[in-house]
Amino acid sequence: MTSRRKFLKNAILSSTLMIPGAVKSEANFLSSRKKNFAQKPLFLSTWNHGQAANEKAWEILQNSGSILDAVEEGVKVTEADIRSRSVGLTGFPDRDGHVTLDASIMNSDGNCGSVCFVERIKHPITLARKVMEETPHVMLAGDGAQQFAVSQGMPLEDVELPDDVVREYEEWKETSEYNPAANSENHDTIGMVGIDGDGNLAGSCTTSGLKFKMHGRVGDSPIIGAGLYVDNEVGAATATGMGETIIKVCGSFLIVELMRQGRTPQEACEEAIDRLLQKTPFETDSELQVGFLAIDKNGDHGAYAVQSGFTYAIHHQEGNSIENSDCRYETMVE
Ligand code: SD4
Repeated sequence: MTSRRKFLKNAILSSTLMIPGAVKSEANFLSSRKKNFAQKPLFLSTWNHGQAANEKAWEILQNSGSILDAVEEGVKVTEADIRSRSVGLTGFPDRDGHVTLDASIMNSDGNCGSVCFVERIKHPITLARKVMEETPHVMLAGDGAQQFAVSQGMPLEDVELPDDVVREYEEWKETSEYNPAANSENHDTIGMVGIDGDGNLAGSCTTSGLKFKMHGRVGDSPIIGAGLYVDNEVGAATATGMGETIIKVCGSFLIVELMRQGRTPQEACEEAIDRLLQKTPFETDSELQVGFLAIDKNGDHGAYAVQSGFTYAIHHQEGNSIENSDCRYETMVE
């Protein structure tokens, strides 16, 4: 499959990041500028499954829920969706057959909570919120997170891998080739950032992580500043894709700091992708994918990805739609 793909690289990438044979494409750069328009309230969520999550978040806000309630309830829709293979308990397992979940949440007051490497919990985002609100801590992991969940009245679920997941896992075990992949065919992590009518921001991020990852592997999604960051004076950002590369640049924190320095959300997302590509160079035919979403304090937004294929959902007064993110490398299927 990789041999059928080639990439057209976006025109604004500096020459230090050029790959041999890449062709410049200016159109992508121009289109990334024209979509910016300030809106409040506004929700942005990663991938197509973000549309249902945004719908719920919008409904919560309209019914006098807080922006924090909205981003929690929104991504719970994805966590509960039994079709999801990358969020919640129907996600792909790690290479030992365990479904281990990561989640984080951040509020407009700067508070945050997260859980990682947690098993048998249907709504890790709610557990992350409980860590934020009911403990003096920010992050709980593994068994400790699970024990805390039980102490908070959350049931331990029996995990039954869906048939297609079992089939794929059994096939994978025949070679057990360790190549944990961001699972874009199955829509990936959900990250959501939102702003209410008064300009208060919050965000949430929840995932089962990379399929067939090492047992114990934790990605960017529960790491505050990597998979999610919110600063109510500036803006909010979230991430999806290969978590290791996002952690290396503190991707979401980087985007918020760039907005603080005056970049638009779109410029900040693009600069963060460039920074990421400096640390993790992109090879022709690479499977590397990362997507960033950002909102600033005014309700302006941005989205950018390493390569084509990253979609996101946007909900404002005029509706709830799915958009194709602009990207640094256009994938051309020959
Ligand atoms: C992780 N960022 O665990 C998550 C997974 C993901 O596209 O978003 N995959 O690294």
